[in-house]
Amino acid sequence: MSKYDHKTIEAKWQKFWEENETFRTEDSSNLPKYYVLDMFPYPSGQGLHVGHPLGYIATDIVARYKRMKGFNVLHPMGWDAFGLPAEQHALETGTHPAKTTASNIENYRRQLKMLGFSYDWSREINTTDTNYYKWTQWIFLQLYNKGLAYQAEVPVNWCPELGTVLANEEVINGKSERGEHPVFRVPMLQWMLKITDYAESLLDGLNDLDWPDSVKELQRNWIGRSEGADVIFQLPTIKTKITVFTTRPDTLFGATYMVLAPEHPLVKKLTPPDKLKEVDKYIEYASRKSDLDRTELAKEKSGVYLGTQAINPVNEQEIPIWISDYVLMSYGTGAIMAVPGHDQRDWEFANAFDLPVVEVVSGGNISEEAYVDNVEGKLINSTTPDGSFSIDGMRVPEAVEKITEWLSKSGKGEKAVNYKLRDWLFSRQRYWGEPIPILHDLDESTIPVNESELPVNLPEVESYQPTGSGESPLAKVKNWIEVQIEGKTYLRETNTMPQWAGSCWYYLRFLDPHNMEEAWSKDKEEYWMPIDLYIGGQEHAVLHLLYARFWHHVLYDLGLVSTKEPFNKLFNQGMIQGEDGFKMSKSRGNVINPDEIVESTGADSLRLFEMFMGPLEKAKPWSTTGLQGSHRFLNRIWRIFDFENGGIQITDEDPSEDKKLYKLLHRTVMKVTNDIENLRFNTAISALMTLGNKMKSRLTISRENAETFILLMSPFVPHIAEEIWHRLGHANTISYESWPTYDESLAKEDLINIAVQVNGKLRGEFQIDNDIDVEILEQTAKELPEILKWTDGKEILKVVVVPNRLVNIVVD
Ligand code: ANZ
Repeated sequence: MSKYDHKTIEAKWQKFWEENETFRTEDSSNLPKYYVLDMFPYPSGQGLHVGHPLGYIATDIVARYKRMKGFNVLHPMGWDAFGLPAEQHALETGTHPAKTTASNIENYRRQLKMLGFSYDWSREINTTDTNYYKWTQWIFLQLYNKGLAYQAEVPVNWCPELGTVLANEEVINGKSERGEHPVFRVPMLQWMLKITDYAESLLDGLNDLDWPDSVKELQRNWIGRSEGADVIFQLPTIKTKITVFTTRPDTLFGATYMVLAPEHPLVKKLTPPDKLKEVDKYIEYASRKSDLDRTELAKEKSGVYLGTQAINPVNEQEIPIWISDYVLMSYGTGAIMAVPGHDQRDWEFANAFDLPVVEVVSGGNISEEAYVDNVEGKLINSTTPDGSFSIDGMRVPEAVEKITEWLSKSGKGEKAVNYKLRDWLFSRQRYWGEPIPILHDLDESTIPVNESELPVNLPEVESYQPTGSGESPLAKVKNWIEVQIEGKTYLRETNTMPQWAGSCWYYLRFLDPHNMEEAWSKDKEEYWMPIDLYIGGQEHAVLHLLYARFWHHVLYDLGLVSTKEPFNKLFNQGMIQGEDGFKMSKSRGNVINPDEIVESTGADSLRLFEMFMGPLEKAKPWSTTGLQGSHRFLNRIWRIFDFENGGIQITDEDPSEDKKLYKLLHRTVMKVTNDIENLRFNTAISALMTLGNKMKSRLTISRENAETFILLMSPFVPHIAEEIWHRLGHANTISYESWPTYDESLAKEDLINIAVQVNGKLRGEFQIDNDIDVEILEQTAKELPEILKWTDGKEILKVVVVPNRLVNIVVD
């Protein structure tokens, strides 16, 4: 009997696919299209660990399945290669980031090819190629020309350690997401993208997307739409007004003081000279805190009374104006009306400084906290002194409506909507990024680089060290910075784009990667878009997926793309943890390298096992025993189909002659088809294992039954499937054979449930054909992922099978 020689088989078919360009995709076809995309990787120096390809295996199964279902499938891969690690490495070693990047990419490409993915490699892209970032710069210019890119002196998250400014999304608890270095708020001149103009559009668009609810919710919360009113407060002595944003205008009668953010532009004007020193000191104190620290509940409240009053527009009462860091300059108007009776933070502040509390919505006693959950109550104490306007007795929603009406009629306010979403801080003081294609003239006005002058290439530099003053290393390259146009001198913008830029549109470049005239052709875009399935990690729920949607909405408004949303269906794969159940990391020493797995058991075993481990979206620990189980199954399949060496005999008999097998086959086709459509790969594989184990008991098998089985296996384990297909007498690749069909009534006959116990405790179950062989019941039960969890590393003492009912596995 010949051995299952995975190495030879896998090398042979990978070579075949490459030489025959098996997965090269045409851009037009009579077939329906299917675009299935992975989140392309950042090629890090460590290479892939076994967790990385999880999503790629899933998309590859779908891509292969869809080809067999008669779709023209686009399944590309590329590299998101700008970013900090290559630059950090350059800082440490002096190696040019382009060099590091190139060798990392080579390693990644080798690893992906060794796993047998059916990418159209002729479309490979790299965001750091000038032919790619030329078009990233071009899109930036489209944004600029539409007024969506601007420069502003803004308080930014300055990270001295990294020598750069970070986006809000890159700061977690006052520390940089990368490296966990402290981050400070300081004002600097930066490039911003007006994503806030698209807040409503980005919210709306979510409704029709086939995305996990959790991801949609994260985006909704990030955009953070609040409805309420702007209310105008006049000052009794100075001719100035302060506008506040509130979501509860109904509580206006309960506003007993006001608070301005310490950075509010009116603060200096409203502060009497004798208070200036105290106020300045407080402003300095607040600048050292992050927004998050400032707004946290139950933090000790601090603030300064400005010594000035404002007039509550609804009852004409004079109320004191304070500054406090719990009010943020970056939200609403940077000022609030404080309603300590009904807002927790205001209540804490009022308590700390002995300010009056007025209840305006009925509902209990104030003790430890404000009446915050009282939207069920009715308004009280809410009538104007002259009695001309009252909301007393109304429920909150009605009161909100009535008072907003009153405010706008009397010119004292209006309905308002606010978003938590901030404009996107788009400049980085780094070397390894796309240069921003802008020129500054000496009187500090800016002009865009002419489109015909693109790309603006990254120049060579001597040192990758940021200047430390907030300038990028590019600021030191004098002969690159200075540009003469018609006798006039301009200076190039020296900041580069953030890491997210290249991934905002890469899926469009895949449609037309070699186009030198335009970013993509309209025809191709219309043919391929939108993306039918996008699989990637949950960590991109907000950042990448929101930024990319934003650019796409803009491109749509510019008429450059034909669909408003780029990613129709999104799916997040779970994480594969180390064997110890912790996240794989070098420092823990629990990283499993796919190179070793492929060497010892083969890519097909790895693919099969990763998909068999459990539901795709779940986190699950690696298991070497589990991998061995999948490998043993492929060995078994190999022996069955090893025709010349004692394997099964293929006959020309009518496939339905073998009635039991025929029925199980139809059932399996139905199950595997439905499971792939719903990305339930683990249960599809269980069904295939049941069928495979059943075939093992046969001496002969009809050609049709044998071929159907191999066709079903092929998306999961393409190398061994190609080899067996070939040995069944086919000259061509299996990749474009038709996916098997099934007879539904046959498939649904006589299914029963089998319970699986470990040491007498119910640990799982599966559905199977009634009166199936005991041996197969035993095998299927043992290989269930939820059972392996309990038997892993233990000795199986005995297995009790009650036909048609249960399997009990006894371990020590
Ligand atoms: C009065 C009031 C009474 C409020 C009440 C709430 C409850 P969301 O829902 O997050 O939009 N606010 C407004 N601008 C602020 C700023 N720059 N910094 C800190 N807080 C600010 O929150 C809106 C509410 O947060 C606003 O409504 C305001 O307090 C506060 F019973 O006004 B409210």
